[in-house]
Amino acid sequence: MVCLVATHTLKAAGTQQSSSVAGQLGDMDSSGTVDHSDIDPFVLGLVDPNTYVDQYGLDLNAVGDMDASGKMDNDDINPFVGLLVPAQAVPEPVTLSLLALGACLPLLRKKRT
Ligand SMILES: [Ca+2]
Repeated sequence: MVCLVATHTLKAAGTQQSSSVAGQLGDMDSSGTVDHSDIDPFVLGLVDPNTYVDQYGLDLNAVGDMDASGKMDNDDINPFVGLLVPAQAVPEPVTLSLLALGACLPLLRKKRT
């Protein structure tokens, strides 16, 4: 099991103080859960980190660094998607190939008759 807990920093509006609170890695909107509502903030963090920090007040690298490289970047996309979509729900390439082959079988049978 992967540990999803990270520490991020929240800055109180109008103050110079900051405090660290426990947060969940991937919880980009700080809602307390990792779900599809975190997708837009994740994308915002990738394309416009300054605006993300302004809007959410979170340490982007602490909540978005999915591969623990030390910073949030494009390499964090796949781990983030993996967090949103359980591995059991994603068909493997072999499964997809079998499904595609199965879809073509009626066409092949039709040509033979
Ligand atoms: Ca969330």
